Amino acid sequence: MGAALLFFILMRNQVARSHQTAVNITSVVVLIALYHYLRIFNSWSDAFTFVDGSYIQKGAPFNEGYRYVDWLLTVPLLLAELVIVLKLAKSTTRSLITKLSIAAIAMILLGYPGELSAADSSTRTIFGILSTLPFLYLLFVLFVELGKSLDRQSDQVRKIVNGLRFMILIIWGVYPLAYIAPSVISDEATAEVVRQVGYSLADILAKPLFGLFILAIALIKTQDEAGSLPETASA
Ligand code: RET
Repeated sequence: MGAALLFFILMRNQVARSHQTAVNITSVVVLIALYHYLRIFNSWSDAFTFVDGSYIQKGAPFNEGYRYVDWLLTVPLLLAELVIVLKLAKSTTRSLITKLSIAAIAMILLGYPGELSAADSSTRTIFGILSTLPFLYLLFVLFVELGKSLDRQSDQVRKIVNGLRFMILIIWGVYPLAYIAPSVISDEATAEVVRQVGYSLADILAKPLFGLFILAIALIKTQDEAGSLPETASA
């Protein structure tokens, strides 16, 4: 996350001023993640220790809250950077960001009580299902409503946005799978490791990799606009 932050800061000036907002939001996302991963790392070290060949709990609980606070901030920002880089009509931008943010916040808030409850509890299942409803709505807005606004984009940009939407579908799909790990894997320690590795890998793909694609869109738009400037000037 730190390396991604440095990279996005260094790349910022390669992008036209009008597209820098999207790249700046990407930097903020990885900065928020860098902070939370340091906290997650420390919380993990406080919770577990290596004794006689295996890890045991030290007594302090591992705090999953850092991850959820991170998502609460970064998921709406990730969705906003996707909409902002497209430079749609103001009203469309506002309406898409509002709908996507509300869905993202509802999804994360509803997931948290489930995340905190026991692996085999019905609370975990119920909140998992409740959280999936706004997730499905979010995908509907991305695939159907955002799709309608793509006709004014260049072929190249439309291709990347299409790819990005499928990337969201697949990578974001890892989160609910990691969430159900404790319910389907009986060994508690293995389940916990699978869940944390799943969330962390998905985060690396959903934040820095996603940001690279947003940067690519901003660079293409910068080039396209630079190419069309002399024509406009001579017209
Ligand atoms: C939860 C609870 C179980 C049901 C669903 C979930 C979805 C989580 C998602 C999280 C995405 C996070 C991202 C973070 C990047 O910064 C909350 C695990 C559907 C989709 C993209």
